[in-house]
Amino acid sequence: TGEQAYLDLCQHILTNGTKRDDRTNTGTYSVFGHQMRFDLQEGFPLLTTKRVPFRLVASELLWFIKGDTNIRYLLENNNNIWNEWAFKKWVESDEYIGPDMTDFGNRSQVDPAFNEVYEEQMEYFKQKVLEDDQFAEKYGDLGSVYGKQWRAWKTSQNETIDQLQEVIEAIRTNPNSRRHMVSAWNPEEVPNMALPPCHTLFQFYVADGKLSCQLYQRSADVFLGVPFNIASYALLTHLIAHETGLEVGEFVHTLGDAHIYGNHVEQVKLQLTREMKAMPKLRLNQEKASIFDFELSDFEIIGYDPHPTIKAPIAV
Ligand code: DHF
Ligand code: TMP
Repeated sequence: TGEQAYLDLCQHILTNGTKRDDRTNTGTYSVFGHQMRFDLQEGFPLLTTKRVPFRLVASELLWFIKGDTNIRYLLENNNNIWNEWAFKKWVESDEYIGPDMTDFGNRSQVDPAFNEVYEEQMEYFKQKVLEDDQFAEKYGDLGSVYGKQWRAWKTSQNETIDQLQEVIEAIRTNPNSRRHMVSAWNPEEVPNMALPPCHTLFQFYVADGKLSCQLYQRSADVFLGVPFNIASYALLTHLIAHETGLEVGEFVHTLGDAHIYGNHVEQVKLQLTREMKAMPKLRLNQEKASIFDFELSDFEIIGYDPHPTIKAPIAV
Protein backbone atom coordinates (compact mmCIF):
# COMPACT_ATOMS: atom_id res chain seq x y z
CA THR A 1 0.00 0.00 0.00
CA GLY A 2 0.92 3.69 -0.10
CA GLU A 3 3.85 5.01 -2.09
CA GLN A 4 5.27 1.47 -2.32
CA ALA A 5 2.16 0.50 -4.31
CA TYR A 6 2.94 3.30 -6.76
CA LEU A 7 6.59 2.22 -7.13
CA ASP A 8 5.45 -1.40 -7.57
CA LEU A 9 3.14 -0.31 -10.39
CA CYS A 10 6.03 1.50 -12.11
CA GLN A 11 8.24 -1.58 -11.84
CA HIS A 12 5.39 -3.83 -12.98
CA ILE A 13 4.87 -1.77 -16.15
CA LEU A 14 8.59 -1.64 -16.94
CA THR A 15 8.81 -5.41 -16.55
CA ASN A 16 5.50 -6.55 -18.02
CA GLY A 17 4.06 -3.64 -20.00
CA THR A 18 3.10 -4.12 -23.63
CA LYS A 19 4.65 -1.69 -26.06
CA ARG A 20 1.83 0.24 -27.71
CA ASP A 21 1.30 3.17 -30.01
CA ASP A 22 -0.99 5.88 -28.71
CA ARG A 23 -3.00 8.92 -29.78
CA THR A 24 -0.11 11.31 -29.14
CA ASN A 25 2.40 9.32 -31.27
CA THR A 26 4.77 9.17 -28.31
CA GLY A 27 4.53 5.43 -27.65
CA THR A 28 3.87 3.81 -24.27
CA TYR A 29 4.39 0.66 -22.21
CA SER A 30 1.06 -0.27 -20.72
CA VAL A 31 -0.94 -2.73 -18.65
CA PHE A 32 -4.72 -2.92 -18.37
CA GLY A 33 -6.47 -3.05 -15.01
CA HIS A 34 -4.57 -2.30 -11.80
CA GLN A 35 -5.44 -1.25 -8.27
CA MET A 36 -3.53 0.65 -5.55
CA ARG A 37 -4.66 1.42 -1.99
CA PHE A 38 -3.67 4.38 0.19
CA ASP A 39 -4.54 4.42 3.89
CA LEU A 40 -5.17 8.11 4.51
CA GLN A 41 -4.73 7.58 8.27
CA GLU A 42 -1.05 6.83 7.64
CA GLY A 43 -0.40 10.26 6.17
CA PHE A 44 -1.11 12.33 3.10
CA PRO A 45 -0.11 10.46 -0.10
CA LEU A 46 2.12 13.03 -1.73
CA LEU A 47 5.00 11.03 -3.27
CA THR A 48 8.39 11.52 -1.64
CA THR A 49 10.56 9.81 -4.30
CA LYS A 50 10.13 12.98 -6.39
CA ARG A 51 8.67 16.37 -5.56
CA VAL A 52 4.96 16.65 -6.42
CA PRO A 53 3.85 20.29 -6.44
CA PHE A 54 0.95 20.27 -3.95
CA ARG A 55 0.08 23.89 -4.76
CA LEU A 56 -0.78 22.86 -8.34
CA VAL A 57 -2.76 19.80 -7.23
CA ALA A 58 -4.77 21.90 -4.77
CA SER A 59 -5.55 24.78 -7.14
CA GLU A 60 -6.66 22.31 -9.82
CA LEU A 61 -9.00 20.59 -7.33
CA LEU A 62 -10.45 23.93 -6.16
CA TRP A 63 -11.06 24.73 -9.82
CA PHE A 64 -13.05 21.49 -10.27
CA ILE A 65 -14.96 22.14 -7.04
CA LYS A 66 -15.92 25.64 -8.22
CA GLY A 67 -17.35 24.05 -11.36
CA ASP A 68 -14.96 26.12 -13.45
CA THR A 69 -13.72 24.82 -16.81
CA ASN A 70 -11.76 27.88 -17.93
CA ILE A 71 -7.98 27.90 -17.56
CA ARG A 72 -8.07 31.61 -16.59
CA TYR A 73 -8.50 30.66 -12.91
CA LEU A 74 -5.53 28.29 -13.14
CA LEU A 75 -3.38 30.95 -14.81
CA GLU A 76 -4.34 33.45 -12.10
CA ASN A 77 -2.98 30.90 -9.65
CA ASN A 78 0.22 30.37 -11.63
CA ASN A 79 -0.90 26.90 -12.59
CA ASN A 80 0.06 25.93 -16.14
CA ILE A 81 -0.90 22.25 -16.19
CA TRP A 82 -3.87 22.60 -18.57
CA ASN A 83 -2.45 25.21 -20.99
CA GLU A 84 -1.63 22.89 -23.89
CA TRP A 85 -5.20 21.63 -24.26
CA ALA A 86 -6.72 25.11 -24.43
CA PHE A 87 -3.88 26.32 -26.68
CA LYS A 88 -4.60 23.45 -29.05
CA LYS A 89 -8.19 24.62 -29.55
CA TRP A 90 -6.92 28.15 -30.26
CA VAL A 91 -4.28 27.24 -32.83
CA GLU A 92 -6.70 24.90 -34.60
CA SER A 93 -9.35 27.64 -34.87
CA ASP A 94 -10.02 29.87 -37.90
CA GLU A 95 -9.08 32.94 -35.88
CA TYR A 96 -5.48 31.84 -35.38
CA ILE A 97 -3.17 33.48 -37.94
CA GLY A 98 0.24 32.98 -36.28
CA PRO A 99 3.00 30.55 -37.28
CA ASP A 100 1.99 26.95 -37.99
CA MET A 101 1.55 25.05 -34.71
CA THR A 102 0.64 21.63 -36.13
CA ASP A 103 1.78 18.86 -33.76
CA PHE A 104 3.33 21.46 -31.40
CA GLY A 105 3.64 18.98 -28.53
CA ASN A 106 6.05 16.69 -30.34
CA ARG A 107 7.82 19.34 -32.43
CA SER A 108 8.61 21.56 -29.43
CA GLN A 109 10.54 18.66 -27.91
CA VAL A 110 12.73 17.84 -30.91
CA ASP A 111 13.17 21.18 -32.72
CA PRO A 112 14.76 23.98 -30.63
CA ALA A 113 14.03 26.64 -33.25
CA PHE A 114 10.37 25.66 -33.34
CA ASN A 115 10.28 25.49 -29.56
CA GLU A 116 11.24 29.16 -29.36
CA VAL A 117 8.38 30.15 -31.66
CA TYR A 118 5.98 27.89 -29.74
CA GLU A 119 6.95 29.35 -26.36
CA GLU A 120 6.35 32.83 -27.74
CA GLN A 121 2.87 31.91 -29.03
CA MET A 122 2.02 30.20 -25.74
CA GLU A 123 3.08 33.29 -23.77
CA TYR A 124 0.89 35.46 -26.01
CA PHE A 125 -2.00 33.03 -25.57
CA LYS A 126 -1.71 33.05 -21.77
CA GLN A 127 -1.66 36.86 -21.60
CA LYS A 128 -4.67 37.06 -23.88
CA VAL A 129 -6.66 34.59 -21.72
CA LEU A 130 -5.75 36.60 -18.63
CA GLU A 131 -6.53 40.04 -20.05
CA ASP A 132 -9.24 39.65 -22.71
CA ASP A 133 -12.59 38.48 -21.35
CA GLN A 134 -14.08 37.62 -24.71
CA PHE A 135 -11.01 35.72 -25.84
CA ALA A 136 -10.88 33.87 -22.52
CA GLU A 137 -14.50 32.85 -22.81
CA LYS A 138 -13.92 31.45 -26.26
CA TYR A 139 -10.46 29.89 -26.03
CA GLY A 140 -9.66 29.56 -22.32
CA ASP A 141 -12.52 27.14 -21.86
CA LEU A 142 -11.82 23.42 -22.09
CA GLY A 143 -15.46 22.53 -22.76
CA SER A 144 -17.70 20.51 -20.48
CA VAL A 145 -14.87 18.87 -18.53
CA TYR A 146 -14.71 17.80 -14.86
CA GLY A 147 -15.98 20.99 -13.19
CA LYS A 148 -19.04 21.12 -15.43
CA GLN A 149 -19.99 17.46 -14.94
CA TRP A 150 -19.40 17.51 -11.18
CA ARG A 151 -21.40 20.68 -10.49
CA ALA A 152 -23.79 21.17 -13.43
CA TRP A 153 -24.48 17.94 -15.31
CA LYS A 154 -27.10 18.83 -17.92
CA THR A 155 -30.25 16.71 -17.91
CA SER A 156 -32.60 15.93 -20.76
CA GLN A 157 -35.13 18.28 -19.07
CA ASN A 158 -32.67 21.19 -19.37
CA GLU A 159 -31.98 21.24 -15.67
CA THR A 160 -28.65 20.68 -14.00
CA ILE A 161 -27.51 18.21 -11.37
CA ASP A 162 -24.94 19.22 -8.76
CA GLN A 163 -23.44 15.77 -8.25
CA LEU A 164 -20.89 16.98 -5.72
CA GLN A 165 -23.41 18.76 -3.49
CA GLU A 166 -25.78 15.79 -3.71
CA VAL A 167 -23.18 13.18 -2.85
CA ILE A 168 -22.06 15.19 0.21
CA GLU A 169 -25.67 15.49 1.36
CA ALA A 170 -26.20 11.74 0.84
CA ILE A 171 -23.04 10.84 2.78
CA ARG A 172 -24.32 12.97 5.65
CA THR A 173 -27.91 11.70 5.70
CA ASN A 174 -27.56 8.13 4.45
CA PRO A 175 -23.97 7.01 5.07
CA ASN A 176 -24.67 3.32 4.41
CA SER A 177 -25.86 3.96 0.88
CA ARG A 178 -24.07 2.10 -1.91
CA ARG A 179 -24.93 4.82 -4.38
CA HIS A 180 -22.46 7.57 -3.46
CA MET A 181 -21.35 8.05 -7.06
CA VAL A 182 -20.04 10.97 -9.10
CA SER A 183 -19.49 10.54 -12.83
CA ALA A 184 -17.48 12.85 -15.06
CA TRP A 185 -18.06 10.56 -18.04
CA ASN A 186 -21.00 12.01 -19.94
CA PRO A 187 -21.22 10.22 -23.30
CA GLU A 188 -23.29 12.96 -24.89
CA GLU A 189 -20.71 15.60 -23.97
CA VAL A 190 -17.49 13.71 -24.60
CA PRO A 191 -17.19 15.16 -28.14
CA ASN A 192 -17.30 18.71 -26.66
CA MET A 193 -14.38 18.22 -24.31
CA ALA A 194 -10.78 19.29 -24.95
CA LEU A 195 -9.74 15.98 -23.36
CA PRO A 196 -12.32 13.33 -22.38
CA PRO A 197 -12.06 12.84 -18.60
CA CYS A 198 -9.29 10.53 -17.44
CA HIS A 199 -10.55 10.27 -13.89
CA THR A 200 -14.01 9.24 -14.90
CA LEU A 201 -16.00 7.91 -11.97
CA PHE A 202 -15.69 7.89 -8.18
CA GLN A 203 -17.57 6.41 -5.26
CA PHE A 204 -17.58 7.05 -1.51
CA TYR A 205 -18.02 4.48 1.24
CA VAL A 206 -18.60 5.04 4.95
CA ALA A 207 -17.68 2.47 7.61
CA ASP A 208 -16.56 2.78 11.25
CA GLY A 209 -16.89 6.56 11.06
CA LYS A 210 -14.42 6.74 8.18
CA LEU A 211 -14.89 7.97 4.64
CA SER A 212 -13.21 6.05 1.82
CA CYS A 213 -13.11 6.90 -1.87
CA GLN A 214 -12.51 4.78 -4.94
CA LEU A 215 -11.67 6.25 -8.32
CA TYR A 216 -11.90 4.56 -11.70
CA GLN A 217 -9.33 6.19 -13.98
CA ARG A 218 -9.72 5.03 -17.59
CA SER A 219 -6.29 6.21 -18.73
CA ALA A 220 -3.28 6.85 -16.50
CA ASP A 221 -0.02 8.60 -17.36
CA VAL A 222 1.77 6.89 -14.52
CA PHE A 223 4.77 9.23 -14.28
CA LEU A 224 3.15 12.68 -14.69
CA GLY A 225 -0.60 12.41 -14.16
CA VAL A 226 -0.99 9.70 -11.52
CA PRO A 227 0.99 11.37 -8.68
CA PHE A 228 -1.33 14.39 -9.12
CA ASN A 229 -4.45 12.22 -9.29
CA ILE A 230 -3.57 10.36 -6.07
CA ALA A 231 -2.97 13.60 -4.16
CA SER A 232 -6.04 15.27 -5.65
CA TYR A 233 -8.50 12.52 -4.64
CA ALA A 234 -6.86 12.21 -1.23
CA LEU A 235 -7.44 15.93 -0.72
CA LEU A 236 -11.04 15.66 -1.97
CA THR A 237 -11.66 12.80 0.47
CA HIS A 238 -10.23 14.88 3.34
CA LEU A 239 -12.44 17.83 2.44
CA ILE A 240 -15.63 15.79 2.26
CA ALA A 241 -14.78 13.89 5.46
CA HIS A 242 -14.22 17.23 7.16
CA GLU A 243 -17.56 18.58 5.99
CA THR A 244 -19.50 15.45 6.96
CA GLY A 245 -17.83 14.97 10.34
CA LEU A 246 -16.06 11.72 9.42
CA GLU A 247 -12.47 10.55 9.71
CA VAL A 248 -10.60 9.66 6.53
CA GLY A 249 -10.39 6.02 5.49
CA GLU A 250 -8.75 4.72 2.31
CA PHE A 251 -8.26 6.02 -1.19
CA VAL A 252 -8.57 3.11 -3.63
CA HIS A 253 -7.16 3.89 -7.07
CA THR A 254 -8.34 1.64 -9.90
CA LEU A 255 -6.69 2.13 -13.28
CA GLY A 256 -7.74 1.08 -16.79
CA ASP A 257 -4.93 1.68 -19.29
CA ALA A 258 -1.95 2.34 -17.00
CA HIS A 259 1.00 3.47 -19.09
CA ILE A 260 4.51 4.83 -18.97
CA TYR A 261 5.37 6.97 -21.99
CA GLY A 262 8.52 5.94 -23.86
CA ASN A 263 10.11 9.31 -23.06
CA HIS A 264 9.50 8.85 -19.30
CA VAL A 265 11.27 5.53 -18.90
CA GLU A 266 14.64 6.95 -17.78
CA GLN A 267 12.90 9.24 -15.30
CA VAL A 268 10.94 6.33 -13.82
CA LYS A 269 14.11 4.25 -13.50
CA LEU A 270 15.79 7.11 -11.62
CA GLN A 271 12.81 7.44 -9.31
CA LEU A 272 12.91 3.69 -8.58
CA THR A 273 16.49 4.01 -7.26
CA ARG A 274 15.33 6.39 -4.50
CA GLU A 275 14.38 5.51 -0.92
CA MET A 276 10.91 6.53 0.21
CA LYS A 277 10.73 9.06 3.05
CA ALA A 278 8.09 9.69 5.72
CA MET A 279 4.69 10.73 4.35
CA PRO A 280 3.66 14.31 5.04
CA LYS A 281 0.47 15.33 6.87
CA LEU A 282 -2.35 17.56 5.70
CA ARG A 283 -3.82 20.22 7.96
CA LEU A 284 -7.11 21.91 7.03
CA ASN A 285 -8.28 25.27 8.34
CA GLN A 286 -10.78 24.13 10.99
CA GLU A 287 -12.73 27.38 10.75
CA LYS A 288 -14.00 26.45 7.29
CA ALA A 289 -16.89 23.99 7.23
CA SER A 290 -18.05 23.62 3.63
CA ILE A 291 -15.92 22.22 0.83
CA PHE A 292 -17.23 25.10 -1.29
CA ASP A 293 -15.60 27.72 0.97
CA PHE A 294 -12.03 26.40 0.98
CA GLU A 295 -9.19 28.40 -0.57
CA LEU A 296 -5.57 27.56 -1.23
CA SER A 297 -4.45 29.22 2.01
CA ASP A 298 -6.69 26.86 4.03
CA PHE A 299 -4.45 23.87 3.24
CA GLU A 300 -1.12 23.16 4.89
CA ILE A 301 1.21 20.28 4.09
CA ILE A 302 3.43 19.46 7.03
CA GLY A 303 6.68 17.52 7.02
CA TYR A 304 7.14 17.17 3.27
CA ASP A 305 10.81 16.57 2.47
CA PRO A 306 10.85 14.82 -0.93
CA HIS A 307 13.67 13.87 -3.26
CA PRO A 308 14.18 16.47 -6.01
CA THR A 309 11.85 17.16 -8.94
CA ILE A 310 12.25 14.92 -12.00
CA LYS A 311 11.33 16.70 -15.21
CA ALA A 312 9.60 14.99 -18.14
CA PRO A 313 7.86 16.15 -21.33
CA ILE A 314 4.08 15.82 -21.40
CA ALA A 315 2.34 14.11 -24.33
CA VAL A 316 -0.27 16.41 -25.91
N1 DHF B 1 -1.89 14.55 -20.73
C1 DHF B 1 -0.99 13.57 -20.51
N2 DHF B 1 -0.40 12.97 -21.55
N3 DHF B 1 -0.64 13.19 -19.29
C2 DHF B 1 -1.16 13.78 -18.19
O1 DHF B 1 -0.83 13.40 -17.05
C3 DHF B 1 -2.11 14.83 -18.36
N4 DHF B 1 -2.62 15.48 -17.30
C4 DHF B 1 -3.38 16.54 -17.45
C5 DHF B 1 -3.84 16.97 -18.77
N5 DHF B 1 -3.33 16.19 -19.86
C6 DHF B 1 -2.45 15.20 -19.66
C7 DHF B 1 -3.77 17.36 -16.26
N6 DHF B 1 -2.90 17.08 -15.12
C8 DHF B 1 1.22 17.83 -15.14
C9 DHF B 1 0.64 17.11 -14.10
C10 DHF B 1 -0.73 16.87 -14.12
C11 DHF B 1 -1.51 17.34 -15.16
C12 DHF B 1 -0.90 18.04 -16.20
C13 DHF B 1 0.45 18.29 -16.18
C14 DHF B 1 2.69 18.15 -15.13
O2 DHF B 1 3.26 18.56 -16.13
N7 DHF B 1 3.37 18.01 -13.99
C15 DHF B 1 4.79 18.35 -13.81
C16 DHF B 1 4.99 19.71 -13.20
C17 DHF B 1 4.35 20.80 -13.97
C18 DHF B 1 4.68 22.18 -13.46
O3 DHF B 1 5.49 22.36 -12.52
O4 DHF B 1 4.10 23.12 -14.03
C19 DHF B 1 5.42 17.35 -12.83
O5 DHF B 1 6.65 17.20 -12.89
O6 DHF B 1 4.69 16.79 -12.02
P1 TMP C 1 -6.14 9.83 -23.77
O1 TMP C 1 -7.36 10.70 -23.73
O2 TMP C 1 -5.72 9.48 -25.15
O3 TMP C 1 -6.26 8.66 -22.85
O4 TMP C 1 -4.93 10.73 -23.23
C1 TMP C 1 -4.94 11.29 -21.95
C2 TMP C 1 -3.58 11.22 -21.34
O5 TMP C 1 -3.56 12.03 -20.15
C3 TMP C 1 -3.20 9.85 -20.85
O6 TMP C 1 -1.79 9.69 -20.94
C4 TMP C 1 -3.61 9.85 -19.39
C5 TMP C 1 -3.27 11.25 -18.99
N1 TMP C 1 -3.95 11.85 -17.83
C6 TMP C 1 -3.71 11.37 -16.56
O7 TMP C 1 -2.99 10.41 -16.33
N2 TMP C 1 -4.34 11.98 -15.51
C7 TMP C 1 -5.14 13.06 -15.66
O8 TMP C 1 -5.66 13.59 -14.67
C8 TMP C 1 -5.37 13.56 -16.97
C9 TMP C 1 -6.27 14.72 -17.19
C10 TMP C 1 -4.76 12.93 -18.01
